[in-house]
Amino acid sequence: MMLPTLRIAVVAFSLAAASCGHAAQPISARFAADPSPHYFQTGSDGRFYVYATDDASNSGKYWDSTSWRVYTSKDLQSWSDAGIPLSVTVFKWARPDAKAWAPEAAYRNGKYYFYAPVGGDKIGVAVSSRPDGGFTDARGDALVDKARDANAGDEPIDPAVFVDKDGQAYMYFGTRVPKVVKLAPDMVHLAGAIQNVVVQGWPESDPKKRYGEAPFLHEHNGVYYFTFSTGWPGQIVYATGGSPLGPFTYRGVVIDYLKISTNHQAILEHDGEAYVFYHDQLLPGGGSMRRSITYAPLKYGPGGTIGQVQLEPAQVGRPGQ
Ligand code: FUB
Repeated sequence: MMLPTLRIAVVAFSLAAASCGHAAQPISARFAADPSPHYFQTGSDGRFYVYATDDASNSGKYWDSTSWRVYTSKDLQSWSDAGIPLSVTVFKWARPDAKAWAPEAAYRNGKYYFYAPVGGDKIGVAVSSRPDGGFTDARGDALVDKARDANAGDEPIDPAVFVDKDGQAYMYFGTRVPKVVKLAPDMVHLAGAIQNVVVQGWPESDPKKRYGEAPFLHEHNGVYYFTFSTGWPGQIVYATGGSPLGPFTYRGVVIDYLKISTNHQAILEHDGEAYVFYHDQLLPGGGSMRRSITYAPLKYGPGGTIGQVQLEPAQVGRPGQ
């Protein structure tokens, strides 16, 4: 059920200022994390949607919330809390207390799809005719199930969906070993085997740098960019390749270590501008379990490089912190 919409006045901040290292502003006064940003057009109404893990309803000791949250904006500056788009209880096969982690959404076939990591070992998929709620279980069982599916990995979480120009959809997910699987045209079935994503060319100067979590794939000027977090704590780094299936070659850092245990990004391109959404401890009382979502402009450089986001000095953490 949708909660009443709460309109939150958020301090507007200039994207140019954000890129120069000025204070990042949270999109909501409510704790939220793991942003999945989208721009959806419903009839004549186009707006941004950010689907999120709800850190405001967890115990404060672990990420044990059981519902997700969605925020909307017309202009990326003034945001509304549109409430709960989905709870784990919608999935009858899930324990009602199963934790609801980093979500993903997609639009296709005139419907909205919600990819929902449930309990750390399964990914469910729900469908709705609108983007802000009304989601129902699209299958009656999990889309990915660690106990059922070969090569699902130790922790099938953090789904991210990419639809290529030829219409083929891919879902990335996983902790410690990144996974990719093709989705069927109906978006609610797997089409083929789950494969490991290969990232090569890691910097020898930093042997500890490896894939951790938060896989994300986007395409820009014909280059496929695979971004992810290197761990706990982690940097957001990027690797590039010539196909959504990889292999990808390590290129550099997008977001440095934060002072919280997780780093989780997603990239949105709209009207010729690119943005990277991430979470940090930006609100009073914030921390590793009480995160908040913000974003910064994403700038491309020569040769398809991505410029590193200039964080406020107070945001920057250290490896192993
Ligand atoms: O929010 C719970 C977990 O924290 C997510 O699944 C990870 O990506 C990390 O951000």
